[in-house]
Amino acid sequence: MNFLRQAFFQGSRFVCAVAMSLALGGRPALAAEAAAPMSPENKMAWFDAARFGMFIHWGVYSVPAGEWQGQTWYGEWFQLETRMPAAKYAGFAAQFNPVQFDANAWVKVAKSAGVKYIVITSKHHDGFCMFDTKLTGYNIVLATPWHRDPLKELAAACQAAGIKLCFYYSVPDWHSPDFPAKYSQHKFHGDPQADADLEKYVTYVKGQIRELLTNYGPVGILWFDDGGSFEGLDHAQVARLMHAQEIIDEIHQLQPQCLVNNRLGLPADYGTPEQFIPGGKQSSAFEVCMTLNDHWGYNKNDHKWKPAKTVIQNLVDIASKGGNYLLNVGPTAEGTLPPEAVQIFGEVGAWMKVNSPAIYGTSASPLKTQPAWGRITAKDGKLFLHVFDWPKDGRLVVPGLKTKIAKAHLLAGWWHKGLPVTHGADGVTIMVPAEAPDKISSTVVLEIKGAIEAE
Ligand code: FHN
Repeated sequence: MNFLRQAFFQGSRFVCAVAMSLALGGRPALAAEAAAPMSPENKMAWFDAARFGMFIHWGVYSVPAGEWQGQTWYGEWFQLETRMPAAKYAGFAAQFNPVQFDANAWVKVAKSAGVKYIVITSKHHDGFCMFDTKLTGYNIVLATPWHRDPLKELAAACQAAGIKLCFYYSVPDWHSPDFPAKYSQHKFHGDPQADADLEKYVTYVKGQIRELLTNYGPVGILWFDDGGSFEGLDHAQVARLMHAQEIIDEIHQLQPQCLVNNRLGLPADYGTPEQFIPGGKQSSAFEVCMTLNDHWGYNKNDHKWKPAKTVIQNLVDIASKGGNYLLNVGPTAEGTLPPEAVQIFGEVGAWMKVNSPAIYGTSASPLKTQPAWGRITAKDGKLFLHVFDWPKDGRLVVPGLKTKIAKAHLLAGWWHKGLPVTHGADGVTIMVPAEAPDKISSTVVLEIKGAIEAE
């Protein structure tokens, strides 16, 4: 029963995520623009350069931590999956007291991992607002014993650390009296109202977007999420019902630099493949969002953590296709990041300390196919060869590359001792040391003279 229920719920989410992410792209991907004064034209420059973000799913659902009446597989869909009425679910809000929350500690973990932006849930599908909104009392300041605004504290910590703060905002709302249950996932609502009025709900959404873009300083992204709601309607219909363009216009009017993802029903700035990495380079900007274990929200029984090797090679793979990696962590109800997540982000940070020049600001590989031994990114007249499988014979072949190489060297190490390079019909061959500099992914730099030529 458990497995079937989980598959049913997860399945619908996954299908909707794939459909949404594949159906709508963003704007055509541009090579990372050189540093230039911010303007609406190059507002994507920071995003294209960042390549690595941290997703944070934090809310009332962290209190049950995935467990309820003997079942242990719940996550942030806890209220829907238990079919819990609003009055009962609000009981968890009354227990939500994250006294160990320390915004600076969270941001330190993100920054040390090489993360350039954080996307945190301001309001997930349960409708509980993780910020000091004046439009409903169903928020962390008024409805919990904690009485603090974590987004305000996170905004200060991000500003101090030079990390962009971004907000996730759920389109469906299982609490708002004006969000009609008929548009909700599985037609669920915690307290369905016969006179629910979607137009009034849109006004509520616009008001909260205004609060988020007025009270928390510069916001990098408004990360909307449909979560499989409005079942049976296409994106254009959802966009019309939600007055999506009006909401996007309001965002641009308040903060012209704020990006919008593609989950409000319109393509907007970029696409959002979820839990999978596209097979090849994309023609428009994209960001792969992924859990670190199997849950977005905190689940105390979920120990299926992705090892740092998987995270690093995913990051490289996504960058080699011109995209960003938004990797999730689900904090506990006490306000801490799970120690396993901190450990993994720390190991990724150690790799980024050496190899981030081959990730930040890079664009997709100019080659038609990815090499068998790893991936390739490009930036500033250089190719970065990310070698997962180090050649045992010391010969690293880049098939299909026709360009004259001015110099080849390892990225690791303070010296850039040249490596011997030969150019042949099968491509470019670099003679590399016997030992790989890194057991997960070693970077070899090819300095190119002139344009990159490839099959
Ligand atoms: O339903 C949500 C889910 O809870 C989670 O927030 C993910 C993250 O991208 N988005 C939806 C599923 O696609």
